Amino acid sequence: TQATKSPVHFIDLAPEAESFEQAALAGLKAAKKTIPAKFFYDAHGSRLFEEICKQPEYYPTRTECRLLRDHGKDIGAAVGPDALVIEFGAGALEKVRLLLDGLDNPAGFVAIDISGDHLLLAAQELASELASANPDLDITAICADYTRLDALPAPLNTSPHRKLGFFPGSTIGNFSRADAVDFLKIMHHLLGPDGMLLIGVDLKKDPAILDAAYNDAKGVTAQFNLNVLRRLNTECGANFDLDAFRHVAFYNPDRNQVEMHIESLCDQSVTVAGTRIDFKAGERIHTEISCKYSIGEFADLARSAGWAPQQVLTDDQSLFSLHILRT
Ligand code: AVI
Repeated sequence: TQATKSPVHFIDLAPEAESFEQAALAGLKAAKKTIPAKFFYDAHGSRLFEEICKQPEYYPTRTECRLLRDHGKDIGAAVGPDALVIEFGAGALEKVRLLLDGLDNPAGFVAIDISGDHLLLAAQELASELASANPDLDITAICADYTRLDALPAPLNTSPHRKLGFFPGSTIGNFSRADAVDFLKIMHHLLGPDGMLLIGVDLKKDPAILDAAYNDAKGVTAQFNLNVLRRLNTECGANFDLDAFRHVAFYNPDRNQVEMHIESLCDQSVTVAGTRIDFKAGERIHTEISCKYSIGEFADLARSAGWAPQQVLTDDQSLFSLHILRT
């Protein structure tokens, strides 16, 4: 007999997608040009990001996966039995498989993501993979903007189980420090009085390692960065010549962050949604920050959002950290 797929509950909170055109135009008209990093992730950009994660120079993904594998039982012991796992922003859901493996009888898994179609597919795939090992695990997919959620939808809001938030990948590094504190507060509120959070945080390190990680030899990160111009061309009637711009990424030691920019190779004018945007040779569009923290700095940041740090897991080269926090 064929194993039947465990059903995935789908809750669509119909998040209002921010207009790419409006946000990009506002950023491109500013004195210091910017485009928000969240617009990297259309279907093509998400595939490029998955490709980045496989590059030999990009250490965060494989280091974090190794930590989840090697310390699964430690995490399970810290969390205790019957936790309801809630992942904020769910990509391929590969990391949560490793987390669920180490937990003692997880009560369920909830994935929250703004891209509903992608989320549902990933959740269904997870459900069919877990069908034999963990057939009773309840899986819920919530289509929502997790940075703006003020309450979990029913019936999760009344669940008696301890809630374990999961925010891997050092995505928190892509928030400014002020926005990181705000989002840590939102998670603190959503996960409730007995809640816990397992969060991946990339560590400060030799800038040469960081520079390599964001300038991979195969040029995948460059394609990922420039993809936002391709999106403007196809979605907003822009006419960027992708060969007239280049990818720039470096560690800024004054701000403890990797920065990504797109640099114009010449004086040029581009039209975006009917508006002319002028570039000087060497002028840059700032597209991303990726903040790097010491273990102590991140623990302090978490404390300032109301969290109590419990435990930190790190690899033997101190490349990456997983913090276990309590509400
Ligand atoms: C998703 N985020 C944690 C990645 C990072 O490392 O900041 C995005 C990325 N940008 C360039 N490479 C990867």
